[in-house]
Amino acid sequence: MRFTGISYKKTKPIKMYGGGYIFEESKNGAQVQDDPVRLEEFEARIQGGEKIEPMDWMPYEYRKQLIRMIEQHAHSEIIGALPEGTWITRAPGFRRKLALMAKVQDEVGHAQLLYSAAETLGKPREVMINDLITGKSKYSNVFNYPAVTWADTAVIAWLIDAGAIINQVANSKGSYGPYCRALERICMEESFHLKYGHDNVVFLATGTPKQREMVQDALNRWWKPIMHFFGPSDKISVHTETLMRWKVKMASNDDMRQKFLDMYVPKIWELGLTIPDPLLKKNEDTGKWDYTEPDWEEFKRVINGDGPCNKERLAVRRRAEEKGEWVRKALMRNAEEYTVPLS
Ligand code: FAQ
Repeated sequence: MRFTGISYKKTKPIKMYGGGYIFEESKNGAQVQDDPVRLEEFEARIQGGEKIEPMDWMPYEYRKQLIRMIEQHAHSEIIGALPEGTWITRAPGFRRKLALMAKVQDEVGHAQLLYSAAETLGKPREVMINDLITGKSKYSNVFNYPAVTWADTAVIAWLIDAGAIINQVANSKGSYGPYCRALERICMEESFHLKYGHDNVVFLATGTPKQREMVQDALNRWWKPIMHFFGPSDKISVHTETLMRWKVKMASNDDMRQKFLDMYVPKIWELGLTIPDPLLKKNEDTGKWDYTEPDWEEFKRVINGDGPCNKERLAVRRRAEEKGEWVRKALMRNAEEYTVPLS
């Protein structure tokens, strides 16, 4: 058995393909000390641009950070399906309904890829799902806001997907093999979502006055969550330094936010839409965007369970877990035969 220093209580150690065993933090709070020689070798591999694979030795903290980040990402995809998902039945027209349905299915598929990537580090999927529905794990702030009109779905598909792509294309060049490969696949699909979202925004922005008003209102509602999406400013980010040293994160939160502004503010202005931030402008001296500092207190409240839709989102997931339980049980009893004809 390979000891990783982490494990789960209530979960029998399961032999994962990564061979990792994950345990709750030790109760006495003892820090796990990595072998300094192995740590040095590991860091040299990272610096040399090698990929770390599940069976490789890795520091306790690297494994823990990856599980945290990939798991949160997986939860974000599965919860992220909900704001747009509620619009499938109300999408304007059959073609848009089909396209939206396909996008939402893709997002759920991304969650599957990411849960699998996190499982390679030793945390069982059932435990991750349980941590989500009991409110122990976080997921992206943006999905705790409501999609009030059809235009909100257009803004989500364009700008949230754009933000996700900026983050994930960069991180797909990172150090942990299974996560990077999942991200590459995800980004290909997200690029298509972005085009779908852009098409919807352009349609509304060049439509009737009512349609323009709808999309402007949606942008006004989503701007604040979008600015929060890239994470707290570098000054107060907790994990960036460690994650960048180990090439899990390939750019800081502020750099990702700047890249998003660089790429999308001109496109938004081009459509004649306005951005609800009077301070937003490119600073010619620094070459960076100036903007109103996002409200990080609100951000903290939202990611810790007190946003407009947190309770609703988790209730939906809990219900899905309950309703799907018989299917999961049936799948585990593959040797059983039907004794009652199906039809
Ligand atoms: N939301 O120290 P940092 C998508 C937490 S996928 C919630 O800066 P880090 C696709 C953070 O976890 C969207 N929590 O953290 C889609 C930490 O809390 P902890 C998800 C956030 O990890 C589109 C604390 O704040 N993408 O949208 C957020 O270095 C449309 C301190 O923060 C990913 O997950 C946030 N926005 O950087 C689906 C990508 N930001 O754990 C459907 C992978 C920070 O200590 C429809 N993740 N926190 O309790 C990452 O790149 C990083 O984890 C960051 C945060 C950049 C999100």
